[in-house]
Order: sequence, then structure tokens, then C-alpha cells
Amino acid sequence: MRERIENKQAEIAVVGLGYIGLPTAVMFANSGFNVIGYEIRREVVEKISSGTAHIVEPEINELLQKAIKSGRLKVTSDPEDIKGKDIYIICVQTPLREDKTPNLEYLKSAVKTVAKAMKKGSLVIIESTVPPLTTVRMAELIEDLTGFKAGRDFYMVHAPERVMPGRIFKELVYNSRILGGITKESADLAEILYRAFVKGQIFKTDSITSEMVKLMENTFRDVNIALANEFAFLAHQYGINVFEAIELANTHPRVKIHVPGIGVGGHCLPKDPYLLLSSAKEDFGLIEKAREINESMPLMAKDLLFDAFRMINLPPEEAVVTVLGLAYKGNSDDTRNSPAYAFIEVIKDDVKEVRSYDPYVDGTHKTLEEAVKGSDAIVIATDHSQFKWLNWEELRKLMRNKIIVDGRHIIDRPPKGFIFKGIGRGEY
Ligand code: SAJ
Repeated sequence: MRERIENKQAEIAVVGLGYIGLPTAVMFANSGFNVIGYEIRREVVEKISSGTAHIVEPEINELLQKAIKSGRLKVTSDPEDIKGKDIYIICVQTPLREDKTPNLEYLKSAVKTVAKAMKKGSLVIIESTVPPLTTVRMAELIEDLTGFKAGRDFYMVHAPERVMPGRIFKELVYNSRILGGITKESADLAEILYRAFVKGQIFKTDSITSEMVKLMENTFRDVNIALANEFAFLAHQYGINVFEAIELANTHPRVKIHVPGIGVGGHCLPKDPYLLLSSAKEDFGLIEKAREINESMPLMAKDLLFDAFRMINLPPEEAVVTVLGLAYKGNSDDTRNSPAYAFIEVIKDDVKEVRSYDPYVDGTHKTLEEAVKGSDAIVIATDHSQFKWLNWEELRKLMRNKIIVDGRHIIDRPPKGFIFKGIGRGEY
């Protein structure tokens, strides 16, 4: 197996062609491996086969077309096509259920598909983010289904993805990588494999540690954002601009306060703290409290908006509100767990009409002007670059009442002629 990987003769199947699976399949194919991408959504397979990615990511279509043209990347939705491969890389989602417990059904179903297809000696890699202990449990599931013995008849590794949407192809190469093997040999083999394109450092450990590392990274960010959000909340009470305070605090060499805002979205940060806690018997409560703070941020934006309505005696039920940005982060089309939707949800029953506009995502309106015409308030929910350079003078003329609520600190100096409110902008 070692030589087969070193010589790039090892055949790879990537299971799940989403935000991580597709770029990973493309990278391995362009590094010289024969790769088959397996995806149950047929329409996605068709789109990818024609050389167009179903996700927005810089460089993806060029790199995908290169991989397909070279003949090294094929895609399928037929499980027969992934039989007998040397390596299986599972990149499926691990979302939360309504009650915030992990839903591992996609992962289990992918593992079952792999168990049916794999051969003795295969290396199975899970890139999905999973609760601690999951990789060991999935190895046991494979043992049950195949009769193989983990560590002897097959290798298994948790290799968490750590890339940020919008920078995936750079970060796949330059970020460091954690490889958690259920045996040392498993991690050693995965190291040779990932070296095909990873230029960052590679650290090897056991699978429970790597599962924990991945969850700790995102929980670190989530808890830090919650702290910044709490500072924003306090800044309103003390009547100061939290962004000025943060900038000044961050001049201290050991302080790096995050950015407060209307909420924390995406497929990772809102869920990973719950995955981290899900396998534990007890905890101190900090992580859950941080989640609670971040999940309450759309309500802070609502309070600011309704304050503004009160200032002009506008009954909320007569108000038309335009939400600018639906993606969970700037310059992206990704709307997974976007706080923009959470915000719309908390205001929609109290106002007359909610409109939305996003240059990357289908909203209620196709153009900014249409979305703003006759509206009473603009609420900025995403930090798209375009929104930094809006012609406020023109937009003001289109609006009925002139309210701005900045949920993403896009506006530094409030434009003239508006009632301006912003999360953390207690001074206005
Ligand atoms: N956000 C804030 N304040 C901040 C930073 C972010 O409110 O100071 C918000 C963003 O607006 C966004 C959300 O948090 O709604 C998450 O955005 P993000 O840019 O922090 O992260 P993701 O979800 O795009 O990617 C994260 C990354 N993890 C870390 O930076 C620790 C990425 O490296 C991971 O690979 C990814 O999660 C993942 O897949 O786990």
C-alpha cells in the first residue's frame, strides 16, 4: 500500500462532493492520482461531469476542468463504481438535529457504502467534523459489516478539513494538517497521501485527539466571537463604539478580540461546539453560554431596528425592511445557518414586509434599487465588499423612511440624513 500511494498508483474514491469533497477530489486528481468522486445527488454529478462546480469558490472551475480533461477525475452516483478502491475519503456533512444533538446519519450511510465497496487493506479516511470517539465507532461499524479487523485488515484515519470557504484551494495546500489514526500505521499512510499536495506541516496523532482538535478550533472562534458580542452589548449600555474600544484593546500584544456582529453562521461554528459537548458527561457551561450569546445576536439587531422605529413613531407593522446580504459571510454565496435568515425569522411577523437583496444569492429582489425602493429600513446582515461602497445618497432618495442598522460594521462613518444604528455602536 505504501508504495502504491508513493507511486500514485493507489486509486481514490471521495465520498460526498460538497464544499470539501469536490475540492479534495480535484486536488488529488491534479496531483496525479486516479480519483472517482461519489455523490448521491445525481444533478450534482451531472453538473460536475460537464465541468462546472455546483459551489462558488475561486479557481474551482478551472481546476475541475483540468482534472476532468486529464482523465484522472470521474464522478458517479453508482456505488458499483467505487468498488475495490485503495483509499476512501469521506466528506459528508454532520449536521445537528432540531434538539442540537449530532445527526450522524449521513456519515453512517457513507461508511456503510464504503464498507460494501472496500477491499482488504483499504485506507478509510473521515474528513467530516465528528464528535470525539466517532472514528473508532465507525471503524467498529466497518468491522461488523465486513468481518475485517481494524488496524490489521484496513486502516482508518480522521483527517479533519480546516479550510475556509473562499480560500479553499490555497488553504488545502498551505494549512497544516492533523491526521488522527486509529493505529500509527494508518496515520503514516495518510501522511504519504496528503503530502501529494500539502505544503503545510503534517501532525500525526490518534483519532480521538484529532476529533477534539478540530472541534476545539471552531469552539475557540465561537467563544471568542461571543465575548466580542458581549462587549458590544455592554458598549450599548455605556454609550461607546465597541469597534474603537476593540481596536485600542488589540494594541496590547497579547489581546486579539474578535469582531461582534449580527450572528455566527456557516456549517461549522454554530454546530461544532455542540458536537464537542455531545460525547461528554458534563462540562462547565462556558461553551453553551457562548452559543446562547451568538444565537441571540439577531435579536440585538431587532432591538436596534425597533428603537429606530420608535424614534420616528413608525409602528413596526407598517414598516418595510430591506435586508442586505443573505450569505453567512462576506463575498460568498453560502447561506448555511446564515444569521440573515435568523434575523428575518425574528422580525417577519412584526413588520409589514421583509425584502432581501444579495449579489451572490437569490433574494426577494434582483437589484439593490428595487429592494430599497419605498423601504423604511436597511439592515446589513453580510459583509460583502460591495456593501462597503454603496451610494447612500442615492439609496436615501429611494427610501420612504431612512433607517440603517449595520449588523456587520460595514459603515465606519454614518451617512448623512439617516437614523443610524449598528451592533456595538452605542455612541449613535
Ligand atoms: N464571525 C463573526 N466575528 C468574527 C469572525 C467570524 O461574527 O470575528 C462570523 C462570520 O460572519 C460568520 C461566522 O462567524 O457568520 C463563521 O465565519 P468564519 O469566517 O469564522 O468561519 P467559517 O465557518 O467560514 O470557517 C471556519 C474556519 N475555522 C476557524 O477559523 C477556526 C475554517 O478554518 C474551518 O475549516 C471551517 O470553519 C470548518 O469547516 O470547520
